[in-house]
Amino acid sequence: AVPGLGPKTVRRLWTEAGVESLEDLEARLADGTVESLPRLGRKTVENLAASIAFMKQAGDRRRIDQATEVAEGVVALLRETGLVERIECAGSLRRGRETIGDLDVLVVSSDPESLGEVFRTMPAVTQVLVAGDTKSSVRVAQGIQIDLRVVARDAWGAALMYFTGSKEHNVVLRELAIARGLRLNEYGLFPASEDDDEQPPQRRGVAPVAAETETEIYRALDLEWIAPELREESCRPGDVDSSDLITVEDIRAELHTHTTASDGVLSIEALADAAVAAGRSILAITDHSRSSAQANGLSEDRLRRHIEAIRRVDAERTDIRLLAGSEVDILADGRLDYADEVLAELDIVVASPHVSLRQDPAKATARLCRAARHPLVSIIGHPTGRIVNGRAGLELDIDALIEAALEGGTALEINANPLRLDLRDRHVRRAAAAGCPIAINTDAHAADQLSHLRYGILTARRGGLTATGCINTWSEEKLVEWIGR
Ligand code: DGT
Ligand code: CA
Ligand code: CA
Ligand code: ZN
Repeated sequence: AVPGLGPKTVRRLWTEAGVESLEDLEARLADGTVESLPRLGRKTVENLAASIAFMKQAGDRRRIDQATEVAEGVVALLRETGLVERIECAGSLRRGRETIGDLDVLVVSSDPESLGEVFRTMPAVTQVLVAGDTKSSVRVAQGIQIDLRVVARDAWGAALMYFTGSKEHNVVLRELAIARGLRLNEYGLFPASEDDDEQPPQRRGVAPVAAETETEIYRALDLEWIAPELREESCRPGDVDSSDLITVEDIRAELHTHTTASDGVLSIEALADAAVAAGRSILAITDHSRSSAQANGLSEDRLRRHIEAIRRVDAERTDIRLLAGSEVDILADGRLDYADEVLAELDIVVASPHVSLRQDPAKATARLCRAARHPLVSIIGHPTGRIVNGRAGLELDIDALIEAALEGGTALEINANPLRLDLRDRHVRRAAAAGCPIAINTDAHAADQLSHLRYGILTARRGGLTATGCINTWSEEKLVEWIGR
């Protein structure tokens, strides 16, 4: 599980240095044993130490796709009981964060006692942490903690708002309430009173100003409803209009995919079928370039035959437009992996970094900027190369990259694969604000990965992206014209 540690090195660490655990590895790194092994040396030690530090810092947070799978299973199971009137997962999952600490499930139920019992005895439960009247907490086999809270029907909005957070957003809202002579808590928005210090308003039978829906609470604070993805410390309420945010339904094009020509599992036809089934009407096939040997990257000859094959399939189909593309490696110095004459034969070029991902920030920025300014490049794929909970990736000067992309007429990608989510939300915020075109692609290597789009959309929304700012929402005519320019 240590990023960057392959089977050969594992074997050597085991046979030659007696490493059998993460603790052993840390000890042998610290005492110089690893460095003294032939062909390992200083650089390996530094890389491994960095990987271990990264793993520790990632801690117990799960990736959003892992947490979503667990959450959807629990919600379905509780719904099946017929005891659930309303149910929603609040917390960081609802806000679409890339990693999740724990799950916060809220329910309205006619029979909280029986529902709590069902929840605590779910097959996946390994430990019951809390078993109360209105709150239960369990840990499940996937190592995730789940809090279940039963809330009153007429305070649903207030509870959902409180437990969606973020904590910082809640603080801002409470201050807005105070400024209006009101008091906001998880039971509702109440008129403020001196008696609040003795007993909270809901206990004294005070009628709330608003409590049942989030919208009416925001309205009472003179705000429009704020999408959960924008309820973060970095967003001021009202900065972005939530109704303008991009949605999954806005997406027409998938512009970064792989077939069996490189490291995908589907043929061109099968991938096109899967894209149609997923609701896309434009599909770029972008297999790997020659330097990506481990991903079976295409030589120039193979690429030319692949382009022809893609165009043949495109000519046969009326249900989807195929673009013959390539995911071209950005080499360590910013040059591309194919000659310009070859790139010119393609309908679309996605340029991505796959190697030298520990470059120093200045070099990495110059490298990516050079690719972004290249006239034949349309999209910079997964710009930093980071892996969630796995690898920090390139430390780019994101503003410099945005500027280069604007100059080069190049879009920056949000890679929707939940392992990547690269660009990150805060990068998207800066790019979108600067008017830099954004692409949201799944980088699908198999049919089910096209559904990763939802995670890319969450990241985009957290960055305040609108549909028009995303090239994947454009009409075929507009998109093809833009690529051609
Ligand atoms: P996580 O679980 O670390 O990924 O992040 P959250 O945001 O889900 O945090 P969590 O599970 O501790 O709490 C869920 C929400 O409940 C949180 O976003 C806001 C609310 N909340 C929890 N504790 C507090 C608190 O002490 N003060 C305030 N204002 N809100 C809280
Ligand atoms: Ca949580
Ligand atoms: Ca929680
Ligand atoms: Zn890639």
